[in-house]
Amino acid sequence: MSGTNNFVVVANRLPVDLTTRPDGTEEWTPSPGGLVAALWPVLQEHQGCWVGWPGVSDIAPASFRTSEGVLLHPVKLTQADFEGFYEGFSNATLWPLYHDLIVQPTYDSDWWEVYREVNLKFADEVAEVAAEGATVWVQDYQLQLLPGILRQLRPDLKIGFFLHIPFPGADLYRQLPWREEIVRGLLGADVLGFHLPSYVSNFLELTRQVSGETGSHTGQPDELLVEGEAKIREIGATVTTADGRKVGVAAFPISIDLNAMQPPADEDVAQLRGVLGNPETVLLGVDRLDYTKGILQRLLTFEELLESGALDPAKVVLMQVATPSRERIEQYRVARSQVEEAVGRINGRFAQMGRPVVHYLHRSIPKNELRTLYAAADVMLVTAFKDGMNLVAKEYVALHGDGSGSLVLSEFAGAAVELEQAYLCNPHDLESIKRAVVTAVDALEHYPDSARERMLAMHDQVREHDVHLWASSFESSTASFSGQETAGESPR
Ligand code: GDG
Repeated sequence: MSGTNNFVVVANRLPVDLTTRPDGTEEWTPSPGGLVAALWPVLQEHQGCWVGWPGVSDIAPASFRTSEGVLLHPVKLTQADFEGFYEGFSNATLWPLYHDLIVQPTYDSDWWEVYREVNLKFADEVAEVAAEGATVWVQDYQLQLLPGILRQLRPDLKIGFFLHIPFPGADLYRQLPWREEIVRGLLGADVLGFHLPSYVSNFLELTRQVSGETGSHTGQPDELLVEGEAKIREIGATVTTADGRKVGVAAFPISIDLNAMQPPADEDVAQLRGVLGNPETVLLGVDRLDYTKGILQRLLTFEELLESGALDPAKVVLMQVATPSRERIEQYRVARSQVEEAVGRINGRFAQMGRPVVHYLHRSIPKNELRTLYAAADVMLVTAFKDGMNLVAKEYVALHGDGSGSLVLSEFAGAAVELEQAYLCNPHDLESIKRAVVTAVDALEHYPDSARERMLAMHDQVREHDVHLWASSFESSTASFSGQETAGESPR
């Protein structure tokens, strides 16, 4: 069973939306997002294929080619698949576990079974579309069993896997009843990519520990050999599997497409600041409404700074865009109601008639409006408790190539490793967030040269390490590493 596509990306979600035409008929249209921006140029270059779920249960449109020549190949999932695989195992088990237990993960063996079955479904679709010897890039935590299943179904494929979220420490990970199956699934790849060297180290340590386990429930003796150290964009570490196959592991910090971040017109920025009442200082938060992002902590910090007089409600405004996310999951509902209660309370306490201190949007806004918000903001607040990378921080920096603005950044966001000139904070410590916010605001007023230097240094970093570097280094690593000895080997 093989298809004709030499380059295949597989992700949980296909980059399409179901839209309704004026005459009431429906059509699938491509929907660009961060992942799409990263992968699209490579797909286009190879005239490749994207395999994924179209976002609506129980139906799947026929495969179709976009005007850029990329083939979109839908995977059909039932409502039960969606609930067990996506809402359950992916987002109520793996997501909290991989984000260091900010909320308690649920370990449910029925969800695990559905996760396995859905990974098998994805594997069947990939096996159908991928040409002999094709390169397949598997994306993210929803599809961690896919490399192993594909290796068995199609040993001819070159498989790269990239994880977009953190990989937690081995001691935490070992809570997962199916830890060993996931490690084996991942090791079906030729190359495993993570954002940061520390995530690579965590994975290698877990692999060592799993290989030390005997009497495992899969009944397979482990003979994994882990060698080398985590490196950036270069295979530094290898894991040798029981059958002698080598898997390369490295860090590939993801980034943004700087060319797509053209600054808005000055009058749009001025108009937005006018709508906000022309405050002296505009603070901004942009996040999916997710408990990992620390939105509530940010609001509580703002409230305490207003209360203490460190910030003057007549001179400052906070804009918070909170994009709806995973709304049927209980912890997301709780996070939303806590955020909205805080917004209401803070405005109740500090707003003037017709002039809120917190402007809160619970919806997704168009990309061009988002760029205007970034450009208009004096201080960007990224206060995630844990974040694989955080592209919002990089997008903000991209729009401040003139050295204006300042960034308050959680030290637990992957981006802090690269954007070290940000005003770093510990989001678990309100005093630390407060200090960073006050320092950032103060720097703009009293130390503009220092603030400018910091922003320009971060802008250089983002310019020199954009998403094209991420894609090309991952691509060349997959190509060179999978060339070694995988083709034609017997499956495990
Ligand atoms: C995961 C990892 C990692 C947000 N609101 C709107 C909007 N956005 C866009 C932003 C940005 C993207 O969504 C969010 O990306 P982040 O990286 O900040 O966060 P996650 O969604 O959690 O992404 C993360 C990433 O994968 C990539 O590997 O960095 O750590 O958790 O691009 O601009 N876009 C529009 N309207 C909105 O209202 N148009």
